[in-house]
Formats: sequence, C-alpha cells, structure tokens
Amino acid sequence: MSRPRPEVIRLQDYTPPPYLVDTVHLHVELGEEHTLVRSTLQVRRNPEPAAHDARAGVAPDELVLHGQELPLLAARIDGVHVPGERLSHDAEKLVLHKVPARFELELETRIQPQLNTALEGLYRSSGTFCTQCEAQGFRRITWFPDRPDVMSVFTTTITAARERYPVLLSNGDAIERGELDSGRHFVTWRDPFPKPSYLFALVAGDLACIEDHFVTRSARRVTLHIFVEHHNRDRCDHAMESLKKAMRWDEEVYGLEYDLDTYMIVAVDDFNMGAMENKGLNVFNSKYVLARADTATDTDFASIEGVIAHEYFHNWTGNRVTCRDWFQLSLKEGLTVYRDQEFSSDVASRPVKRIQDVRILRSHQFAEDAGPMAHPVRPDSYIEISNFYTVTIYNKGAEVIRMMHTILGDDAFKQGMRLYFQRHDGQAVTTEDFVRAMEDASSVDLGQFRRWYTQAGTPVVRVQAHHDAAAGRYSLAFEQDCPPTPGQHDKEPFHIPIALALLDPDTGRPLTTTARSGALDGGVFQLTAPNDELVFDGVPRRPVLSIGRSFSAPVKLQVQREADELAFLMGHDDDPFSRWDAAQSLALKLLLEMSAAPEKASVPDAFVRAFGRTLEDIEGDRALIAEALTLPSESYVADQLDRVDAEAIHAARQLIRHELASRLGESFQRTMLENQSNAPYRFEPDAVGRRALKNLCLGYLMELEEPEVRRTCMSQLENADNMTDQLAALYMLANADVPERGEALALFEQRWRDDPLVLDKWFTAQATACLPGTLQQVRELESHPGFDPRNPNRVRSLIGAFCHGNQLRFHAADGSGYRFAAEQIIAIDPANPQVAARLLGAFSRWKRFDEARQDLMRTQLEGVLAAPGLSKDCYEVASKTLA
Ligand code: B3K
Ligand code: ZN
Repeated sequence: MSRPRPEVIRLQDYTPPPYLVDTVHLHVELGEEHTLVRSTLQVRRNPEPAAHDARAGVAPDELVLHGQELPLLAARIDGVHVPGERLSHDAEKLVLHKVPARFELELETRIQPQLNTALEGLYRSSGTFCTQCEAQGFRRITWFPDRPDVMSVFTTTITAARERYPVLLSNGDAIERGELDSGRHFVTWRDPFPKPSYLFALVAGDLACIEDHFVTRSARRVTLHIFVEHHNRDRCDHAMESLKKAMRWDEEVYGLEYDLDTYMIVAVDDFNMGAMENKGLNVFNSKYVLARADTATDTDFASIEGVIAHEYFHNWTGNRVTCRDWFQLSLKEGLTVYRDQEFSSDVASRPVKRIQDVRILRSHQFAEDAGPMAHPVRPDSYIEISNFYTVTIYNKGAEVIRMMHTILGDDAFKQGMRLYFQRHDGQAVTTEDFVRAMEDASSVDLGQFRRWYTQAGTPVVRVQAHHDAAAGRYSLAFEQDCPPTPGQHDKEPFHIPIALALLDPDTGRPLTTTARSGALDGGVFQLTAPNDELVFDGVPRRPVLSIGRSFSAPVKLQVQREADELAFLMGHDDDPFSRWDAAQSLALKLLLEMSAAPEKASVPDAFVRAFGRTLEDIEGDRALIAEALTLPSESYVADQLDRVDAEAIHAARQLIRHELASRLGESFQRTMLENQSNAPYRFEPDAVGRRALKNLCLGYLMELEEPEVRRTCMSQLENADNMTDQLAALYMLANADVPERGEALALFEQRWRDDPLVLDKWFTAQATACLPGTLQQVRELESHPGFDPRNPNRVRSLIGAFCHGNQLRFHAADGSGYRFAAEQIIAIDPANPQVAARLLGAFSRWKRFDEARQDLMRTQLEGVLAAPGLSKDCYEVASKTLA
C-alpha cells in the first residue's frame, strides 16, 4: 500500500514569519464533552522585507495559521465576520486571504481534550486538564502561527466547574478571578513576557498546593507553588528544596534572577517526557517531582534535583532568549543541560556527576551518532520534530557548550553568557548567535569549532606516544577522523580540546614539564589539524599519559595501552574521572577479548588485583569506587563491535563478575558490612556513596549463589527504610533464578501495588532480568491491573525497559523480542506516536547483528512501516532505520 510521503522540513527553507502577533487573549471554556477556545489576536505585518520572500509561496496579504484538525466556529477580522471566500481551511492550516496590514483577529474553535491520547496540546491526566505545547502542541488547541519566532504577550481566561476544578492556572500572574453562573468560575492570567506559543500552559484540576517563598537578590519575593494530587502532598519537600537551591545557584553563578511573582510546578502522571519549562508554570512528569525516602531512590532524588533545576534554568536559556526555529533546539537544550550538569556538580560530587554524564553520552549518544538517526547538534532537516529531542541535541549539545567553556576559560565564558543575554533578551535566535556572543566576548576564533554544530558523528582521535630516553624527549602524535553518517560522507577536521598530563611513573603525580611552544596551555591541547604532534623535552623517564581528563571532548580516544598501565592509572591518576575511565578501559578490553574468544576466557590476576585495590581504597570517595567497580554495560560493549554477539557479551560479563566475586569475596563482604548504616535515610553525598558501595558489594556477592547472601538480600528488601536499598535488593533477586525470587517480587508488589511510580520499578526489575522466561513474564505483566498502555511511564518501565534495557533477551535468536516490540509499536502508535517512535529506537543497531537476526529485524521494521495510518513519527524512524 502506498502512502503520501510526509514532507521533509529543511533549515535552508527558513523564512521569517510574514505576520507577527503582538498580543493574544485566550478564552478557554473547559467542559466534560467539549472545550471551547476563543482567541483574540492583534496581528501585524512583519516589517522585515525577508519575511515576504517569494520562497515561502504565500501572497503578501495571506495569513497562514497552524491548526490540527480544529473545526472553525467563527472568524472575525476587526469585529466583522470573515466570509467563506476569504478563507480556506484544511486539517493542518487556516489561510485568511486579503488581510490588512494590522488587524484584530477573533477565532473560535472546539476541542475534546478527554480524547487526546497523544498527550500533546490540551489533554487530561487523572482528571486534571493540562497542556504540552512544545514543539507543536499549541496548534491542537487553536489556530496560531505556531512557530517559536512569533512571540506574543498572552492573557488567558480559563472557565470551569468550580467543584471539579478549583485550581485554574496559566502563565504569568493571576490578575482577576470570580464566580460565574451554574457553579462555574474563572481566573484570568497575564504573562507580561512575550513568548512563543510552545511555552503556553494551562492547568485545571483539584490539586493540593504546597507553598514556599524565595527572595531574589533584588528583593523580589517570589511565591513558589507545587501542585500535586492530594494524596501526594507529603512527597514535595525535596522538589521544593531543589527549586530554591537552583534559584540561588543561578543568581550566584550567572547573576540570573527570576522575573515573575509566582513560580509554579504541576505534577501530572501522564507525560511524554520529563518536564516542560512553560513560562512561570512548569508541567512535570510526576516521576520528577514526587519523592519520599521510602518511595524514591537516591537516583530519583538526584534526577528530581537535576530536572527541577533544568526547567528553572530554561527561564533564561530558552524562555527569555528562545529559539528562532526548531533546528536551533540545542540552543536552549544543550545550554540548559550544561547548566544543570554544573549545578548538580556544585551541589554534590563533581567527578561522580561527570562519570554519570559520560556514561550516558558513551552508551546512548555515541550509539545514536553511529546509527541510522545520526544528526548534527544543529540538524539540517527533519520529518517530525518530536524525533529530535535526542541525546545528540541535549547531551552532545551540552558537551559542545562545555568545550567552549574549556577553550575560553571560565571568565571569558561567563562574559560570553552576559553578552548573549544583553544582545538577545526577548529574542528568538540561533546557535550561531550564541557562538558569536562567545567569540565577541573572548576574541577567540571559533570558526572551526562551529563544525561541532553542523557535522554529525563521533570523531575518533588516535594517539601514539613515543619516548626517546637518550634525548629525554616524549612526543604524542595525534590523528583525527570522523566516520560517515547519513547524508554526510566526508567530514572536515574538528577543533578538539584534549586535556592531558604526563604523570610520574612512580607516584602518579603530574610532571611539571611543559610542551614545546606552549602547545599545552592550561593542560589542554587544541587539536585542529587532521594530524598533529605534541613534543615535550626534558623527560628522561617514560611518563604515564593521562589523557581525555574529565572527558574534555566527546570523542573516542584510541591510545595503545597495556593492561598494567591502565591498572596504574586506575590506582594513581590525580584526575578522579580518569581513574574511573582507566577502570572502564581495562574492563572493556577484557570484555572484548573474552567475548571474542569464549573458549579461552579467563580473568587475569592483575585485573582482579586492580579491582581489589580500588575496592580497598578506604580513603576514596565511596560513590566513585562504586562507579569504578561497575563493569561497562552489555550494550556499550556491543557498540564497540562491528558484529555483535549478545550472548557472548553477556556470558563474558557474567564470568568477570563471578570471578571478581569469588576472588574478592572477603573484601566485598567487609566493605558491605562497613557501609551498612542504621541512621535514618538522608539524601546527602556521603550517605548516597555508602549505599551505592554497599549495594555494589551485595550485587557481586549474589553472583556466588550462596543462601546466606540471598538471605541478606531478602532481609534488606523487607527491612530497609528507604527505596534505594529495597530496590537494589529487588533487582538482584529478580535477576537470578533463585528460590527467593517469587517471594521477593510478591512482597514488593503487595507493598507497592497502589503506588504507580514504585510499581514501575517492579515492572522494570522483571523486564530487565536476564532469565530465559523474561519475555513471557513481560507479556503477562501487560495484564497486571497496574499496567496501562496509555501511560508513558508504564510503557517505558515495562516495554521500554525490555526493548532498550535487555540486550540479551530482546535479541533472542528466535526473533520473539523483535516481534513483541513491533506488535507494541503498532498498537501504541495510533494513540501516542511519540512513545511508539521511541520504542522503534531499539532496532537502530540492527545492521550489526548476524544475518539471521538482521532478517528478523528487517521483517519487523517493514511490518511497522506498512502499518495503515502510521504516524509521521514512526515513519521517520522506521524508514531511516531501514535505509
Ligand atoms: N523542553 C521540554 C521538552 C519538550 C518535549 C517536546 N516533545 C523539556 C526540557 O528539555 O526541558
Ligand atoms: Zn530542556
């Protein structure tokens, strides 16, 4: 069956908006059956000549508004009904012909939020009305030039039945409220800051409100509100504290203050992503707000802190200065992720945060860069913009900002930020505008650096060290290149900042040697050419090279190293990130060797000793030790291979875990006991580190299959006062074929069956188990009363966890995992295309498996592509994956 190919949107076709909307007054009458939306827009022709470029294919007196399947109830220009011949109207657009240069436009339409399962536009979540307008959801509410370079002052009046919807919220400050007939009431909100429609928000429901205050540096007293369902009101303290921390941090670090009298956060259960930075009214996935010691893990607490900060930081990087078009998405996302990473580093442990961020980058972003959906940080084209909320835009985008920080230094970078806000406050701009502000503030030429925005793919940097003892010379030869990505075969060289140090081979302390001609300024070598060399004189003994310190660039560094050198770095490097990285490289090397030749697989003593020393490093930061002793994930190992054998990788990793456990058993046992604590739960770095290390030890000990260890696990599950420990125990027991497994799962389910966010963890524990019956179990869990295929968190915790987080079982040789994924995608797509398209990502590595699996995966991808009425979202991912 042939279908019209969805249109490709290209950056090169961008033209400014022909008409601007200075103000909009929305009047939303919420109802159970229908919601009426009336809008009054003050429209004027854009005076900029380029806005009337013939390329746009629109007559100068034509106003084109976006709208998705909206009926037109009324249209008036300056109070006069617009006759039928002066407008045309289809499923995506409303065109008004022969409009004047300046006019008032009134429109009326009707929507049914209660039927909206895509969770874009206005929809309902557990009885609450809420909105998600980024990127293009506003057009599902009313007609509008729904593009970020049209910025308007919004006034919003909401009316609803008072009893069911006592809380009525929108952006800005409430300016009027009152009673209406038949038990209805209204509130009018006004947001004085011009904003794009994607930042509009509306919420109506029966919600509890937690209140606090923050006084800004300029003495503005800001009321902080968190709205949640009543039964969750005791789970908001951590989110509130995080918000106040973030507000203080942005003032201290960037001099940025909040600019309205109220800041509101609403938690809803049904949400496609993490949260949304709507001006003054953030809407959050409840997963990133609700936390109590007994329901949320340390990881949850940290994510909440990070996401609350992220959305708050958007108020300046995203809202006050926004994106000109969606190709510029990383302008706000990369920059805001960089800012939230820095915030988390300052409030907790910088090296641990760096390690966690690099893990995400290496395991997800490098994989994306190597796959069919690879795209630059500033893409050139897309079919469905929702598919471009990616680790490349977000996390690689943050790395690009971080490299600018490294290249410019902290002072010049901060000056660049100030200049950026000075120049562009209130504007919709491009990544180019950002880079130019950095350049102008620092006088550093970022010409070549800009390629990070336009070229996709992960550069590979090969480094060869040479030591000439007689001449006392040490030299490093660099060579960079970047593999082809879809649509980009040949790449120009990147500007790559490489942080490095030469370490004393005895102590591990950095040598004070300087490189010839100052080429190692501040410990960072700027690699710009395809090949280059760095030479040090006065180095009589061969030093140990520490390179890519703190992960100074998102590249794959290839350095020939022997295991003993890695073991030395693991124990001695003065950069904690590099110690972790050495441990990862050492483990990866072994994993690759063992999975390539399973018959010869054995774990060398030196490897065990290196891990043992790290474990015994009593001075060390416990969280760092736990990170260092966590082996690279199976999928990360797979990413290093041209031909993946998921079973061999799993077996190799298990064997190493088992060997470490049996040869370091006493050490694991002792460390576990030393880090146990009876103190009540607190989310603070030392306690988090203790729990992480203790649970890591328990995990290794579980490999020994001893009843005693299982009892420890079971007792932790039963008695821990906190979810971190309970869940760690549950994961271990659920991932093993042991007698206690069923009991553990039943106990947890019984305790938490009425708590959806905790039940998600129970689903995930089962979906990620390496046991042979896992898929069957996942299928059975779909009929669990707590599972709901319309809720994105449930889908991600069960189906998503299986497809993305269980390499071994997803790639089962009989193709059962692939069939299951495709069935789910086809079933979910009509209701929620964004969630379905994310699941499709599980097939992205398909060309790197054996031929039998490739055939099986191709068949499923083709099946998805042939599904009648397939969304643009899934069409784009499936077709690009097959290409
Ligand atoms: N800006 C939102 C993402 C919106 C999702 C669009 N489908 C969340 C964030 O990055 O803060
Ligand atoms: Zn964001």
